[in-house]
Amino acid sequence: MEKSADISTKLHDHMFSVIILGDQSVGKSSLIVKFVDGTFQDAYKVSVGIDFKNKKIQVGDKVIKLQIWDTAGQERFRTIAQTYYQKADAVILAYDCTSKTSFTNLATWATQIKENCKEGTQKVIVATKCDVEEAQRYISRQEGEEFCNNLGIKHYDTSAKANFGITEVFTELTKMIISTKGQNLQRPSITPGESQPTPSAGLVQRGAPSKSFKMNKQADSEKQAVQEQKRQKRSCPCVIF
Ligand SMILES: Nc1nc2c(ncn2[C@@H]2O[C@H](COP(=O)(O)OP(=O)(O)O)[C@@H](O)[C@H]2O)c(=O)[nH]1
Ligand SMILES: [Mg+2]
Repeated sequence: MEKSADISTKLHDHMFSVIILGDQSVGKSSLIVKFVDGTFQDAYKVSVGIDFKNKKIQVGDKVIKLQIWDTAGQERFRTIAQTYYQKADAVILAYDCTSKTSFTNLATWATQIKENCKEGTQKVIVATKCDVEEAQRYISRQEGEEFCNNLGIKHYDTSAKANFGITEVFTELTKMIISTKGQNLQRPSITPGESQPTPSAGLVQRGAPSKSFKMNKQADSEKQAVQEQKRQKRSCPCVIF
């Protein structure tokens, strides 16, 4: 069914390393396993680290081998070896959309990335477990997108369980790596024909939402007050890449 299975025996044109970071239990291993093996387990053993997995994908006319590295449990103490960061061509920074702590801790992870990754390392932020009911989410899709839009970074809603968003993340990251490396890629023929990723592409526009409310004004302002309260409680982490 998966098209990518057809290219598994092809020689690759380029190989890139992708690392995944974020708090324990946000679903990092599940995301990798879903992308590479197409499977999902409800009760993933936290202690089981998968080290890394390879997967080939086709981007334009190029076959790209992605080597995707898992943190294998060290993220609990945030004692990730510097070598882990150094090998990354790209980073997936993941938070669980139902978890306040994992969202707040994006700031700490961003600092680690800034301090340890090579210059030019590509980054995206990924919300995991987005198969849950809207009411269970701590951060809505729109809030996640707005937050990332302000950082000039792409945001993806993903679910390893319901299988959405994951292929898009890896494909987009690969395009970003190709665009950035440009002529530095070993083969000079690689003119990135792929569309240049723009930080705001596909993201919600900033500014006040232009919803036309049909409710009466009182209900309207009550709703706004509740939303504002929720927003204030949620104060976004100060993330600097
Ligand atoms: N509902 C839901 N649960 C998930 C999803 N991805 C992972 N989980 C669960 O979250 C827990 C932690 O996942 P794991 O991949 O081990 O997280 P890691 O510690 O970040 O590697 C496991 O119980 C998973 O089954 C998802 O997309 N949806
Ligand atoms: Mg894990």
